[in-house]
Amino acid sequence: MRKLIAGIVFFMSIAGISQAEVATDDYVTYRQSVFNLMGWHFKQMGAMIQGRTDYDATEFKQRAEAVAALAQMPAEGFIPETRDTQLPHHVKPEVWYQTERFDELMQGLVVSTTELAKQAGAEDKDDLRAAFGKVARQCKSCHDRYRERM
Ligand code: ASC
Repeated sequence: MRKLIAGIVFFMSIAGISQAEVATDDYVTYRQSVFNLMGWHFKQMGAMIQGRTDYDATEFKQRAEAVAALAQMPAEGFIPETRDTQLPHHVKPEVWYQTERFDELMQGLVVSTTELAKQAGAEDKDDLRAAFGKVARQCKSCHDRYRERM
């Protein structure tokens, strides 16, 4: 047993596995990746709602569930150490001092996307309009406050 633990500790040390080993810029890339994935699924849901593509209830639900799961993830990437990153980004400086308001909006995204995922699966896409619109407004309200215009 002691040999096994020593082996694991040795492996972790050579593999560099520890929280401290995550580079600051990796947090930026991480949260941007999550938002990109969310956008991918949300856009395709929007196309269905707006009738630009055929509505498929199963596909819509899968995408809504993906978005609801992803919505819980970006907050982890907003660590203050990333404030001065040299990577291209759209984060307004307000994010770093209006933390309570920002956290509230992030939580609102979790709540609204969870509700949409719950309602998804409906046969009539018109029944999803309200819940979909709520998520879209949640995206927008945070962008208006905290996302630099591109
Ligand atoms: C999208 C996307 C966003 C939101 C937002 C909704 O498809 O990429 O950021 O919808 O535009 O208001």
